[in-house]
Amino acid sequence: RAARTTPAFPDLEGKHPCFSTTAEGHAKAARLHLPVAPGCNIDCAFCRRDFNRVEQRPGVAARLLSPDDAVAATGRALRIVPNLAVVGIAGPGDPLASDHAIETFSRIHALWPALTLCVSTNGLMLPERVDELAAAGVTTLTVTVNAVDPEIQARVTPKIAWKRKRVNGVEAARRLIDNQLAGIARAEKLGFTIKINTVLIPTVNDHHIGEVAKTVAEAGARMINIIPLIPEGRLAHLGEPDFIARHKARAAAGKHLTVFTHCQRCRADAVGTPGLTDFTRELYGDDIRAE
Ligand code: CLF
Ligand code: SF4
Repeated sequence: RAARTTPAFPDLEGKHPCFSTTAEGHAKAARLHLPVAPGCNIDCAFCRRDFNRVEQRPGVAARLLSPDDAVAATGRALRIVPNLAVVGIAGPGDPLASDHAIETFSRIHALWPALTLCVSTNGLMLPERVDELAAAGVTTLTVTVNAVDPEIQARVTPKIAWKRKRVNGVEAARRLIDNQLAGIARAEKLGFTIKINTVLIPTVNDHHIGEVAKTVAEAGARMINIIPLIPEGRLAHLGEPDFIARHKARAAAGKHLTVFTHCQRCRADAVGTPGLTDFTRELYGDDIRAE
């Protein structure tokens, strides 16, 4: 993977592992993921959330933390992880589907204002909640956008929960895409630095990546991370995209946005410098067990 030699985001280079674009920048800062988000408001076909200690992928944590536990864990992490710079909430469910993430961010921001706060969301609730995220001190935002064509999106996320009702198919897809794009545009106005995660799904959206990148760039995103599908759930039969498919997708996206290439597909409770150090055991000790 060719690392860039110039930073795309000079303010974040070496200070945020997922918004750094040089090899040195990726290796400098650590992040702490706090698994405080219990549930999700959409139903992606590839998603399989689980509580265990072994699987290295998004959607997995050893256990859920309450906001109280999360604040305590941050205090301990600051003593254990020397280069801790970013506190992120990325699951195991969606951080904006409940109040736990925003409450956790506000409390951490009040106690340790120098930490960069980062959130990763499916974007359904972004228009409604992005102002609260800004008020809680969050500055870096990732929105997972897997398609901008409702017909394609309906195959990725066949149903959503919206205003206490279940919405299906193309109607659900339209709502999700509209909210994602409106939320990104609002976040850009509020000054967030915005990255898009796009799961590369063979035969479903692999021909559509350029269109996704173009559309989210117009909405205000600055970077895109193409994440090869981890074949799970109802898309387990598709297999992982191969090297050529990944390369083609990155090239298509790269026409519109800076492409992030160092993603480690982190667990929802990962602690350390992505791909380099792992402090999960030190931080949680025997407390880290599935309950
Ligand atoms: Fe976490 Fe995500 Fe923030 Fe990074 S991870 S919430 S932006 S602090 Fe990073 Fe991990 Fe890839 Fe995510 S390497 S899965 S892109
Ligand atoms: Fe799973 Fe994330 Fe999709 Fe929710 S948004 S169903 S947690 S992959």
